[in-house]
Amino acid sequence: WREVDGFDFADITYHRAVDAGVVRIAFDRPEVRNAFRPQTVDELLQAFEHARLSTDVGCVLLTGNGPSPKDGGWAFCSGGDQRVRGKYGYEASAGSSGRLHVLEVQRLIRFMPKVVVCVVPGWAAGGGHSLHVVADLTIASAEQGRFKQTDADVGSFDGGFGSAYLARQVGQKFAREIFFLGEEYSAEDAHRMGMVNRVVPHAELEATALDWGRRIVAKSPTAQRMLKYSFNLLDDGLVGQQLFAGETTRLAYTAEEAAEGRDAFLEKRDPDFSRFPWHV
Ligand code: 1HA
Repeated sequence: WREVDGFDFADITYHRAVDAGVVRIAFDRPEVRNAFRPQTVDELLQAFEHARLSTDVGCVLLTGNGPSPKDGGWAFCSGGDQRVRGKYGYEASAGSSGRLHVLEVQRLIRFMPKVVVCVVPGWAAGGGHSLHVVADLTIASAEQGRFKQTDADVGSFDGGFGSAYLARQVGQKFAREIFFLGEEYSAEDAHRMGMVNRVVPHAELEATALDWGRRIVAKSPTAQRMLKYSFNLLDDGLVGQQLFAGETTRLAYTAEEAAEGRDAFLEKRDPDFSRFPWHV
């Protein structure tokens, strides 16, 4: 890995694999189980946007650094930092506008035409659990990976991807159990329920994640992003259709037929589409 230039992050780290189009974005607040404050979310948005716009990047690994210097505990993310939760959301400074903009991070993960893999080395709790849910794939540490939806304990609720999309993954009964009871689940439990793709020994977690990233970006970029938008389309309604359709527009733009329309306009003549068949 090498650090991506041009950023001065305090709450996250952002690296790029030296020999593949894979980046690693990691929460870096291990002393609070990688809870996010507004600044953390601002930094995540910047890193994700940079990854989204990098045409030589096809896969984002989202993880949490550790262990905690205080007690050696590992975490992916424990959700919103409750110490800075104000009346209307999470506050950058006391009394400033309350933010819930981790939802914007969720949307970037969901809508970016690249594969996002959540790599869980420890706790995924609350809003951190929801980030793992919205990621395309999840790999978890066998020994340290732990999952818990604490939202209802602290009077919060992710009524979007964190719950409804979770139900698509694990089914309605398990999703309701995860939220209504708020129990702790091991990586194996989470795998059995269908919200974790692979459970690997802690020592192999990072290597496995990078290996998956390499394999993902070795495949056709067009095929991979058409697949992601195909998986999303029905659940995402018109926005899902818009994103899928945008990629079909891009494909159409590469064809001579679309070039004829553009050229005719620029040359101030009627377009001649007669040489293009009505394929059946
Ligand atoms: O639901 C939403 C949203 C919904 C819609 C729109 C936007 C949303 C935005 C955010 C959220 C949320 O994330 S709500 C849920 C907030 N998160 C939580 O309720 C999880 C709180 N943490 C825990 O339950 C536990 O810490 C843990 C199960 C993750 C780990 O337990 P463990 O291993 O026993 O560690 P623990 O001793 O509890 O924590 C270690 C240190 O980290 C403690 O600090 P210390 O006593 O050493 O000073 C602890 O206070 C701190 N810490 C952990 N999680 C958080 C935290 N500090 C602040 N905020 C946290 N989330």
